[in-house]
Amino acid sequence: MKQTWSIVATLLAITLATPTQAQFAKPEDAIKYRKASFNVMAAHFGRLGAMANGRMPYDAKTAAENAEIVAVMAKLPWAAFGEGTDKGDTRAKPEIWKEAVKYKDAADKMQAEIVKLNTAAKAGNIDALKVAFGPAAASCKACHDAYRKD
Ligand code: ASC
Repeated sequence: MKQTWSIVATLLAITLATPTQAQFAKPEDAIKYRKASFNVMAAHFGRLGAMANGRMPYDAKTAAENAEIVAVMAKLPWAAFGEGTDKGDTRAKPEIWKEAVKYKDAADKMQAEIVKLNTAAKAGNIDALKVAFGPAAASCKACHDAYRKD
């Protein structure tokens, strides 16, 4: 019994130590989750793009707030590409699972660009934002082109 409790305690400690490791009851929950995080990311990324491209007045505080949300969202979808989530209401291509290492590299690249974008947005000048926005958008597009159905 003592041993059982120590196993339970260990599992609990692992669970609590990995809050970003999303766990899903059903594959469709994971699909909904990753789509939701991409959608929220896109909404806030789009506002940064509008500022960087002059379609919306630049405001340093708004830019920093949007970039922070993008940076948090960018960490979330990846845990939701687990087993069984290749089928269903998703545009994810099978290559995501067939080329898992390449897909992870692309996801890591995007996150690295988003970290730079967040730093640039916090710098509080539009030129820094413009410099970081292009490569960040390109890293989004690279994945869409390779891994998302039209
Ligand atoms: C956006 C958005 C994306 C990226 C991508 C860049 O604003 O929603 O997914 O930029 O289109 O090419």
